[in-house]
Amino acid sequence: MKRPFDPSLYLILDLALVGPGPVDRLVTSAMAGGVTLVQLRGKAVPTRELCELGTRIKTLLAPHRVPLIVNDDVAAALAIEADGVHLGQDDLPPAAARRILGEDAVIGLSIGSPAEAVGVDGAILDYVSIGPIHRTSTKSDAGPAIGIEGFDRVRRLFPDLPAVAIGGITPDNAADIIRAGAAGLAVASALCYAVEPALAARAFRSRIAIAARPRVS
Ligand code: TZP
Repeated sequence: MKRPFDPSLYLILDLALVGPGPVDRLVTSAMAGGVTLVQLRGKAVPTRELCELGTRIKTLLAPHRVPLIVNDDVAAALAIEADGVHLGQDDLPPAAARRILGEDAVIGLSIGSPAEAVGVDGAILDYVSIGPIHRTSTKSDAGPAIGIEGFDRVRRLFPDLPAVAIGGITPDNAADIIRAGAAGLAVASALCYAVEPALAARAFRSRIAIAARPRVS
């Protein structure tokens, strides 16, 4: 059976932003504030270190039923017994990741434009992550910001999948993105750099709740 996951507030735990020290506190605090999904992103971190850290984070998340997704690295996801993997355009193809991780794993794919969606079989995926919506300095090769319109163009190509928005997302722009049809917000710097991640996560949650309310005219 497919593992349940809620992408509504998706913490990108980017180790380049937080360093190895305060990771446990950040994760615990962000979860207390309402983060529903965590991605471990450690582009420059040796695999063994990533696996040790991932195993520790999984132990923190498990009692709260918050799933852990590993960025890019299918072998690390398997070693950590993570709930899934998030793939970029140059990573292992989703079908191969599915064969390795199994039917119940959560598999997401980054898509930045309709061109990148060509040939993508949505049936293999559990969600798509679309962006960068706004300018970001977290990912140097993220490409230009595509805005809400760009998000919408890609989202419509995958009507059966939850569309997660990513890139430069803050509490101030969150509501507009949710109203544009995002099933979730993937956030790195606004949570990883927060002095009190719980407060930052709560600010996102309140904007998500406001955006989800029906508008009264
Ligand atoms: N993919 C597209 S933009 C991005 C990634 C990983 C970075 C998101 O980070 P931030 O700090 O929330 O803009």
